[in-house]
Amino acid sequence: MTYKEVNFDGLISPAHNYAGLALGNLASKNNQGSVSNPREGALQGLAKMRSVMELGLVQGFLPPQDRPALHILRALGFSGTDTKIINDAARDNAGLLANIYSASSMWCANAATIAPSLDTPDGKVHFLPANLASHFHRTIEAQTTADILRHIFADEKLFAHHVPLPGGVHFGDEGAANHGRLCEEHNSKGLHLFVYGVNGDKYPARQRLEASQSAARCFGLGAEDAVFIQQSKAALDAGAFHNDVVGVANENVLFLHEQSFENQKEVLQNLQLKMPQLSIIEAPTQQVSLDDAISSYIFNSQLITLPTRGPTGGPTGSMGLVLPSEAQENQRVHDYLQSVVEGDNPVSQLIFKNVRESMRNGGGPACLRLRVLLSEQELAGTNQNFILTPPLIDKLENWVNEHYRDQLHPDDLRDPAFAMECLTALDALTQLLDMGAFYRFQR
Ligand code: SUG
Repeated sequence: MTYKEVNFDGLISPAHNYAGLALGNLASKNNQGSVSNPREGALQGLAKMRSVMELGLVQGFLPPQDRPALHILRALGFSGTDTKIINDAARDNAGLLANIYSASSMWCANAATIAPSLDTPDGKVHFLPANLASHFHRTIEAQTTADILRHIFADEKLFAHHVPLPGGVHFGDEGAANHGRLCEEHNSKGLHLFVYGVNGDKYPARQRLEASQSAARCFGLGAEDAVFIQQSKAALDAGAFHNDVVGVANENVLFLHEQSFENQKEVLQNLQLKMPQLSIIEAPTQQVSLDDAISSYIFNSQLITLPTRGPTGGPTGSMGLVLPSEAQENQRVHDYLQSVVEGDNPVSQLIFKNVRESMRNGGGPACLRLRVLLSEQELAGTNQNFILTPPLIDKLENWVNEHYRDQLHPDDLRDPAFAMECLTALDALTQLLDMGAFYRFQR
């Protein structure tokens, strides 16, 4: 059976804005209060999806969540018409309004953790939606994420869906952004890397060891199939609020910064022992400082297996890195990347994409996608309305051009007319994607 990795990218919402909500995420803090361009953001996201698709990979997407999340305001005691509850929230608690308007579900790497059927005892693909307990604006994503995943991966014979972990921050789970899977190649059983944090001196850790252990339990992974690694406090305090800001794994390659993990030398030695064919590409701090890594998001790249293999059919030169343009603009980072491509490892291609609107909230190319490894049968059993084709990308671009603003200030969220604009756009999307009355406001 042949397995393919499908990247499901988050379609960026009409409500994309810079409210500075994320603690420990330097970009979010630094851009707080600036004017965003939701239309440009969504088109940049779609252009990235198109590029990955044109490389020959299967590309999927997840729809945006319903923002403003009026159901959350209602659950918090606001009542009356939609217009009234927006006006009341704007008057009583502008901070709350920013939270229920966040477009943060675009960062699908945080949507869930996934174990492919190759690795699970019941032979199903397992999905664990992340509880995202560390931040209010993100924790309200969990239930809708679960609904979206069930909508797209509906066949119970093929897919197993878990509920988000209970227990709030004690079991704080931020999804695949702190999880990687190493394997000889996509068709073989994997070794799961779960990276957890411990509070730093400056910032709290978002991903808890207890959550990572629970994910491994939910998936039925054996002790030999999972390793639990502590993220370095230095990285956390420098602004790597998720491990995918300092490292990425694909098949037999681990590409990471020298200061990603606590006790990194020992951790890497153990991994190499467990997996002799592992190719580790470790960027020395001397060449790429943690600050350069975090401002350029060099490691928040998509490390992808290119469908065309080397001339011998073997893996050499078979991978590409989809990077943010910020990594091209930083000379030290770019020089280092050049040395990676010239080095003795499978990475042969650098693809730079402009995802600046998302980057300004701390989300690079890798944050924007959820990786799902699927067999041919599982891919066929996936809702095809969420698998991109060139005509579908065109349709989505038209939808964005029709419904999205090109300027949005956090103060604009106070206007009930903007809420109606967002909901009208989502209503049109459900028609485009044949989703029925998917969102709560439609029921
Ligand atoms: O959770 N930003 C997100 C960025 C998530 C990036 N994901 C990964 N690294 N996988 C976060 O910090 C900012 C929203 C705002 O400030 O309005 C925000 O939530």
